[in-house]
Amino acid sequence: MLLLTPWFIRTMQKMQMGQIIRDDGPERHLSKAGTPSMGGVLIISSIMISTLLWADLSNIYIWVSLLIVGGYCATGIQDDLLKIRKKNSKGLPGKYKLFSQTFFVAAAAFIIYKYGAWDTHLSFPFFKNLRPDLGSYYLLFAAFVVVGASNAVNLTDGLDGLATGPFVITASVYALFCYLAGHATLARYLQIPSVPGAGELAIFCGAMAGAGLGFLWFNTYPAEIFMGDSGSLAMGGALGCVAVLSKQEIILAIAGGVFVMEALSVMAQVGYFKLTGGRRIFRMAPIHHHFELKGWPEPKVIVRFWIISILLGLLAVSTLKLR
Ligand code: 57M
Repeated sequence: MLLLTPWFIRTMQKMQMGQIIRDDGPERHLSKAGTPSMGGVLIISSIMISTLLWADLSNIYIWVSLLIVGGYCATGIQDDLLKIRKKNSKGLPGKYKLFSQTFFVAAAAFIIYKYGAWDTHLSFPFFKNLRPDLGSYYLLFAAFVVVGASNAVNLTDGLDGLATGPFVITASVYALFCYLAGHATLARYLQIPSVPGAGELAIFCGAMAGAGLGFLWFNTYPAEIFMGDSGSLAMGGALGCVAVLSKQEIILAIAGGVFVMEALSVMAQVGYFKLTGGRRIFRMAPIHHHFELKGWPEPKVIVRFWIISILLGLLAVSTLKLR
């Protein structure tokens, strides 16, 4: 990542593949016009290559994760190219994106059902004996987790490094959870679901954290490159995917709490806006724009959100022993 990104930035600049900035957002974003985008292609390639090199390729969970990350990245690439080439186009229609995201979850679920262990139970932090069986509804729930995570990371990606930092932290938390889920003795000791084979996903999570860190070097304020939807959709989808596969779906709402907060701020703003005929809760949603418009400098919003993310990551890890 560290070696390839400068080359990628120069190439994107030469090809004039830069970001179009909407003129209805915070004013200081206008100076970001032309920043090379689609860094997600590098992040996802790096995750895929590291995983193919170091993971056990007879493990079904590895292939399912690669399917999700690759499929979501391809969807994001179409969106990015439409936006960049057609200039000011809104990209892929939302319905198409949602269809594509759901399609890849359904394909992944089919593969697990046929070749792996399809467990429809849910597990909760703090209440470790509570393991309700969702039956066939589990598929809907899994789709909600993966598609929701993908869209939440996409919404968060609106300030330099704002999504990348929490992504690295959440992926690191899941590296630990996947390793523990795959280790029968430790899983039993910690009273978390034991998922034979999930330990291999720790390599996939490590690749995510490493690729994210390498990208953050260039995406941190003032960003030299943005990840684009090719990054945000795939990185969110990858987090949702490891959460479902390691049977630690609820933990994602804690470890990835910054993404949840951003998505909830949009839902609350849009809901309130519609109910009241035009009134707002926040100056602008997603919530990072609210703080920008309050006058916080961009790095202050970003680093404070990172701090929240680190705290939430630690809280997620502490649930292993809290019961
Ligand atoms: C995409 N994309 C960034 C970059 C990045 C429903 C509504 C809330 C949807 C939401 C939306 O479209 N969100 C998803 C957010 C964009 O970044 C590009 O997109 C990729 C991620 N998908 O990788 O390629 C801009 O964000 C800035 N940026 C950085 N640094 C980075 O590292 O500064 C991105 C990465 C970039 C750059 O300026 O151009 C984005 O924000 O567009 N819509 C919104 O977020 C809009 N909110 C809104 O309409 N709110 C209303 C509603 C909810 C009632 C309200 O509150 O009144 C805002 N976004 C913008 N302008 N730009 C508002 C208007």
